[in-house]
Amino acid sequence: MKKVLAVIMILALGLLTAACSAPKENGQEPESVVVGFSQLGAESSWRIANTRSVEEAAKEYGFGLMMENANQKQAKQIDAIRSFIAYQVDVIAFSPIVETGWDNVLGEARQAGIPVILVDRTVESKDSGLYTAYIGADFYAEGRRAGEYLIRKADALGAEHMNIAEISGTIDSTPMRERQRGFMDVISRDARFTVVDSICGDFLRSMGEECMRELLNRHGRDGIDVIYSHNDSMTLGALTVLEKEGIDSGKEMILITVDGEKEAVDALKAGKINCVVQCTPNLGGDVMKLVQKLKDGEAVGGVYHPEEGMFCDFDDLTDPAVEGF
Ligand code: GYE
Repeated sequence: MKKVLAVIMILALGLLTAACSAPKENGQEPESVVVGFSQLGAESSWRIANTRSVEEAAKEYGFGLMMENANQKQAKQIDAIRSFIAYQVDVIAFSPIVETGWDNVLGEARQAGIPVILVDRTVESKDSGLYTAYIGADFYAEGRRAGEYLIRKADALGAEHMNIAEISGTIDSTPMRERQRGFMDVISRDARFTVVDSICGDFLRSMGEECMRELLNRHGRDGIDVIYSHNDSMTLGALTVLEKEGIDSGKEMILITVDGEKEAVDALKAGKINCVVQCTPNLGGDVMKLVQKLKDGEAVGGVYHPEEGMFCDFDDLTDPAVEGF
């Protein structure tokens, strides 16, 4: 693998602070591998934990890390990837905010001979050779788990009919598409369920709050039996509205959410959320393991899904394993 100067770049408040680590003061060699990582934003606790995981893993492996945060803007991610190409990093890793629109810049990375690892989310393209590997959750399975929980809950309650409102993540993003598809594939064959609305909350807590207010305006508290929210941050935002309105969430309204933030798991334990489908943000170790393999000249490719489960109100919630991040 080519050697480049190890550069650690930290993006703080939109300002780029670069620290070129030419041979270190303590006499150590500069890092022999530099990874350019384009993070898509800081929209949720999941994302913040994910960023930390990548940073810690790079340190553990002794790799240089150029990290740029795109603040939810695809154009900024494209700029970041171009800057990584210009720096001739050894590997580019990135979490695409949406699935489409990457062909040109990933074609440029390929042209430059820099392998690309997709982290967390994937891309859609006719060209299957645009990236080397994808490490991220099986979002379709997550959606299915949410649907299977709902069927079990409806059975337990003896519910004849339930109106579902969905608060979705960023339109066109992999988790939004697949969590929706998995959920729908499970519940749409069951005549007890009607999806009355789907509204986008962009994975943001503030938007979760807005969406919940809007859903109550549109349907009233009696018009919604179930909220299926694509992440905990939005769910926690929605929860504040339900609490203000005196709606007994967990009983009067069933809440199903995805991720596994500590705050959401605590709300599950308190009976305010019914089901938390797990999605791990700890992908850094797997990313760096692949970088190491690339460095060693090993063949790398394919799709890597971490193992995940689900916590819900049918579980023993005093079990110490039921813990959020
Ligand atoms: O669920 C959400 C974050 O892509 C899996 O993005 C990730 C999702 C995660 O904003 O909290």
